[in-house]
Amino acid sequence: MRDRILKVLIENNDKFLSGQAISSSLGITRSAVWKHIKSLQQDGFEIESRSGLGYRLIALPEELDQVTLVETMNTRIIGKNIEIHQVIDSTNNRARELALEGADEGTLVIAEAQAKGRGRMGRSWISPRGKGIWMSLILRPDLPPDQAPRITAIIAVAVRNALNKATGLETGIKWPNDIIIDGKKVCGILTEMHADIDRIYYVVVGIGINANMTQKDFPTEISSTAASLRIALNSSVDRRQIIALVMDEVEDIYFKYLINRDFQQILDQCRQHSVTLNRPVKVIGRDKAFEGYALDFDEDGSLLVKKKDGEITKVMSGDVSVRGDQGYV
Ligand code: BTX
Repeated sequence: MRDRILKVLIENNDKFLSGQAISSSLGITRSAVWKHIKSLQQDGFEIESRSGLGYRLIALPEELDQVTLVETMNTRIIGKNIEIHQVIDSTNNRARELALEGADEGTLVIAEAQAKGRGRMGRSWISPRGKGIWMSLILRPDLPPDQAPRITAIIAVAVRNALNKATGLETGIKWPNDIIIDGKKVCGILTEMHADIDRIYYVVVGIGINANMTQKDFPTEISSTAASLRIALNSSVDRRQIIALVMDEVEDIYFKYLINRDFQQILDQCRQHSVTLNRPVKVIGRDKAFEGYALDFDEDGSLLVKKKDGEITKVMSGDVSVRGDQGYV
C-alpha cells in the first residue's frame, strides 16, 4: 500500500493530491493514508502536507528504491525486473545466481554497497555505500561464446553515451572495459558468461559507476587514476536518472546489434571515443608484458598492437591490462 501511495504521488508530479482522493482511489481510510505518508517521510521522501490541499512529493531520498526507479525507467526489457540490495558481496554474483535460476534477459541487480566488488583478473572494485552505481545486468544474447567480447564493447559504448548525455562531460573508452573522464576511470565493466562450446547461456555485465564519490572516498592506491561524476561536475548527480539513461542506451544499441549484426557500427563508435588507439601502450599479461603502438580494433573486438619489431599482434581482452606508456591512459 505504501508503494501504491508513492506511485500515485509520483504520477501526480509535484501537484497536491488530497488525502480523500488518495483514500478513495486506493480504498483505504484517510488515517491509513496519513500513516503511510509518515512512513515515507521517515524514509527520506520529502512530502509536503497542507491542510485543505493534501500531499505532494517534493524530493526523493538519495537511497534507491524499487518504486521510484521503475517509474524513472523508459525501457521495455532492459532493467524491467529490478532487485535492489542494501549490501551484497557482488552484484555480479547475485545476477549469476538469478541467471542460473532462469531470470529473464534484462534483469538488473543493484546494490547500495558491495562488500566484495570485483574487477577483472581477481582485482577488487571499491564500492562504498550510496556513492556509486553498482549494478549487474543479465543478458541472453544468441551469439557464439567467442563473440562475447562484443557485448563488452556494446555496453562500453552504451555507458559512455549515457554518461555523456547525463552530464555533458566528455567521456572516453579505454579499451576494453573502462570509461574515462579527464584520463581517469569513472566506470569499469566486468563481463562474465556461462556458455558451452557453441552457445552462450547468459552473460552478466557488471557496471560500476563512480557517481557521487568525493576524492576522500578513493583509497590512496587509486586516488590518482579514479574519477567520479561528482568530482568532475562539482555537484552531485541523480543516480536514478543515470541508471535509466544507461538502460535506455543498452536497450537501443544491444537489440539493434542483435537484429542487424553490424558490429562495424559499434567498432566505429569505439574508435571515435577511444583513448587507447593511436598511441604507445604497454600490454601487461599474467606472465609477460610488452610495449607497442595501438593501431586499431579487429572485428572480434580485440586490439591490434604494432610491436617495436614491427610485428602486428592481436590482443584479446580476457587476460591483459593495457596502459599508456606514461601511466594509466
Ligand atoms: P578492472 O580489473 O579493469 O579494474 C579494477 C581496478 O580498478 C582495481 O585493481 C583498482 O586499481 C581500480 N579500482 C578499484 N575500484 C575502483 C573504483 N571504484 N573506481 C576507479 N578505479 C577503481 C573493472 O575491472 C570492472 C569493475 C566492475 C565493477 C562492477 S560494480 C557492479 C559489478 N559487481 C562487481 O563485483 N563488479 C561489477
